[in-house]
Amino acid sequence: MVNLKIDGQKISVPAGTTILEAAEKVGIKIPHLCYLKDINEIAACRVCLVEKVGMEKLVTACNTEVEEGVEILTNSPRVREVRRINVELILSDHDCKCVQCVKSGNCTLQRISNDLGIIEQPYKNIHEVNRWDFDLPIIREASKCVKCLRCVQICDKIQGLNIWDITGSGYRASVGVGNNKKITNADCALCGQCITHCPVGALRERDDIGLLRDALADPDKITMVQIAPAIRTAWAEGIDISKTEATTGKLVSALRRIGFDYIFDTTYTADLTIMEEGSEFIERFTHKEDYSWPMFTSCCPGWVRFVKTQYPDYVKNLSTAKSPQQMFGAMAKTFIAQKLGIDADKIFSVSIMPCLSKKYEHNVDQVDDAGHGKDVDLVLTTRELDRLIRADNIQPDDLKEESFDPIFGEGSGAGVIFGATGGVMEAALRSAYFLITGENPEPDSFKSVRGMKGWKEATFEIKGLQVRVAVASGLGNTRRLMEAIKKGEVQYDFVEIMACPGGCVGGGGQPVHDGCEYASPRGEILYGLDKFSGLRFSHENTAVQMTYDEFLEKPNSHRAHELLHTDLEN
Ligand code: HC0
Ligand code: SF4
Repeated sequence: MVNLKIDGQKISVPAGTTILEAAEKVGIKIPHLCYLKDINEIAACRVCLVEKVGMEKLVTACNTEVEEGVEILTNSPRVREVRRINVELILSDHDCKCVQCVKSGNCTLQRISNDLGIIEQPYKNIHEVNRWDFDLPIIREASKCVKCLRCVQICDKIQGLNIWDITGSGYRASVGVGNNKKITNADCALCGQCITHCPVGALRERDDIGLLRDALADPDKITMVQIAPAIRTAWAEGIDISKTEATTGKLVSALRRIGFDYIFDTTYTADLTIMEEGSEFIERFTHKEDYSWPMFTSCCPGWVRFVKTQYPDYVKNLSTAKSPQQMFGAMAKTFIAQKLGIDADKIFSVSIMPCLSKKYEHNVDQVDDAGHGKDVDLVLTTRELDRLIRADNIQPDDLKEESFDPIFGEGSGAGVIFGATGGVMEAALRSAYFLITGENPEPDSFKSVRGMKGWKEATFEIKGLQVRVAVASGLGNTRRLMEAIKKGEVQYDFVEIMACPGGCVGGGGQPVHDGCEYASPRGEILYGLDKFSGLRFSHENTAVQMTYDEFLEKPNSHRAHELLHTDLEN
């Protein structure tokens, strides 16, 4: 152990601990901007400078290890002065129009600057000009970039895609798309992890709230919204309501106040996906010689984009089942319209997702099969939902417990856990077991695929059949898994991939808590909802059963194929 003093407090920590971590152990928070534990420890921002008593030069706390007997001052007059100058210099290179910035109120630079009491700008403000004119859901505001390199490191170390890089040199050095590429041809998966790790407003989602406002104001449109499984666990993080108060019922109430005509749950089509994908798996599994192995899930568009550019030979291994978002869109403008007795041409179908790449997915041509324009007209992220709730002055205390609109708001616990890594696999196995044996398994039989480990594997026996499964989340983990499959080092039958670490709960459209990962606690909430749900199996969802009885006939029927499957090879 190493003994030292921080701001007068004696402390003993293991060798190798950084000053920043040691200080946190005794409740001292050293401000920092660029630091991300184990990912970005390059001390680029120099905000975490501290004084080592007796040393002339200040040291950066994020990447300097503790030493025996030293005394550290984290807030001495010298430290305060230099830290302040460093932040003022960062601000001189930053477009400080906070009132027009989507990150205002949740911006690390703004908070540090306010905490230091910076109200003047002593250095001339010259920032980069924005030149971003791509029609993609990701937007980069160069004028706000603080060159912390978090986006570069997240994309490189966690997502293994290396989209961002340092561009230019000297005083022109900046961050941009690497290899002289444009974002449109850089193989970006649109997972949005760079956005959720940007400490300022330099990376953000395209804001589509205006399109929703137009639809809500149009008397000829019937607005129908679906909410993704992972929304219910995170929607309250961006508004003033406690976690325990933030129920799904109150979210439904907020959506009614916003003005949606019909409020449904993507979990209904998550259950439908299980019926389609589970049946497809059984068909492939029992005719192995006709297919390429393993079968991969296809509901994460970040993963689909990744496999198309990085492992094109495996595109044929993707399940042909559409994602629950797109299945909902297809059902909204066919069966749901029919059941509600409304004109499908008038439906404006909106989905609220924890995801950036869903904003891309709904625009892919081959997903529009209902024959009434786009199956899903608009996708908003959780962050946009929170902005909408705030903009509409909806007071969380006024929200009451309300129910989804009848029939298509029904979802099973199996559908709810789709939002966490391993959830799609677990839900699929629960129903595959039933489809193979005619009996329900104990609902938690497949829980060994839960948890935040980036690459999990398990083998289950169903009626004498060995089913080898793997689950990966995060594209860096996915690349490792794909390489092992390619080299023949591992053999699986069914593989679930989610582009974002932890699955959709950690999605690129979720609320941001700078430097903290929330995927794990959000996932726990989904597992709790499943545990206490009266309905644990997708095949027992009565809305799904009615959909087959009255409309689709049976899983993988001709009509189901027309509406709920797609050819991802194109
Ligand atoms: Fe997901 Fe989904 S689980 S991808 O993360 O399959 O976005 O929550 O909505 O579509 O259901 C996201 C979350 C979904 C879809 C579902 C799947
Ligand atoms: Fe979107 Fe979920 Fe995939 Fe992330 S893991 S890209 S949130 S679908």
